[in-house]
Amino acid sequence: MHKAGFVNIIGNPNVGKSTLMNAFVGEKLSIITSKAQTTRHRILGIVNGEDFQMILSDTPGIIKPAYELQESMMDFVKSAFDDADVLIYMVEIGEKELKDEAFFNKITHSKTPVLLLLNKIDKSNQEQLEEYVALWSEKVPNAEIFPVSALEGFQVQEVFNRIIELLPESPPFYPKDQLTDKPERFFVNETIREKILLHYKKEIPYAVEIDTEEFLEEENIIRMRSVIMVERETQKGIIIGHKGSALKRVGMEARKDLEKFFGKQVHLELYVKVNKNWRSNQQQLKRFGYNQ
Ligand SMILES: Nc1nc2c(ncn2[C@@H]2O[C@H](COP(=O)(O)OP(=O)(O)OP(=O)(O)O)[C@@H](O)[C@H]2O)c(=O)[nH]1
Ligand SMILES: [Mg+2]
Repeated sequence: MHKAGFVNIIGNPNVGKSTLMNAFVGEKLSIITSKAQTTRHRILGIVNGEDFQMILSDTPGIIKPAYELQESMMDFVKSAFDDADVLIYMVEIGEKELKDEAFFNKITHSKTPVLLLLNKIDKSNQEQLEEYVALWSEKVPNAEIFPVSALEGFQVQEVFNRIIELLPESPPFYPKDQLTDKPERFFVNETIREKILLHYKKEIPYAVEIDTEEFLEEENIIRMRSVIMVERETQKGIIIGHKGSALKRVGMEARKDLEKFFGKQVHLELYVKVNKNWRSNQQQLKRFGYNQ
């Protein structure tokens, strides 16, 4: 017998959804930072076994959209409800509600099994843990609750085993050697964006999009050229920094990670371009893969 299905991870921003998916897949498919709205896409991570295929989806954290980009991000979350065989609703210790009522109702009325993962329990004590397990079992009575630490791998295997039990009988949906649905350039973009989330403050990371224009794999090296797009001229100056120092740091750190990811030497050329109000421009968003 072969089992296969879609396991879609949803929840508030910054609760650890991407950390969990990476832990399951064993690869850094999704970028992780301490800032909210790190993930902007729906990213598949496929775990293949002899007799199963678990297709995980990492999704953006649920927010009230304020501009078109965020609306597209929420469309990715909506789509994750539609094809789920198992829903993973992740909350973190200390969190008491999902602010979006419509999404919350979808979870509590879900016809597919819901696993509620109470994450970051490495930061809590027994008393707190019991309090939150009680709170969430009341709020989402249709869910099975698992206290976990995605970061430290605590209870991750137990959740994995439970998902396997819940997967429907089905042939695989993807080739068994496939790890994700995203092309190589996507991971280049994301790695660069992670460095920008890490090193720039306030609005800057949210005004940035990356477009990798060139990805040329040669025998011993991969040559990449990527554009960092910002919305305004002032942001361009901030990204570049004094004598280009800030941009240089982004490039160096991204290159190191990309060499690890692709297992090959990388040459990365970066430049910065103003693309006025791209976050609110449907056509631009489509170009960057935010349409569905
Ligand atoms: N202490 C602790 N921190 C965690 C745990 N899991 C994730 N984190 C941290 O929480 C932060 C957010 O993690 P992400 O995996 O990016 O969270 P996310 O839900 O994907 O966030 P968005 O993509 O912004 O919605 C990072 O700093 C992680 O290191 C955990 O189990 N324990
Ligand atoms: Mg994420």
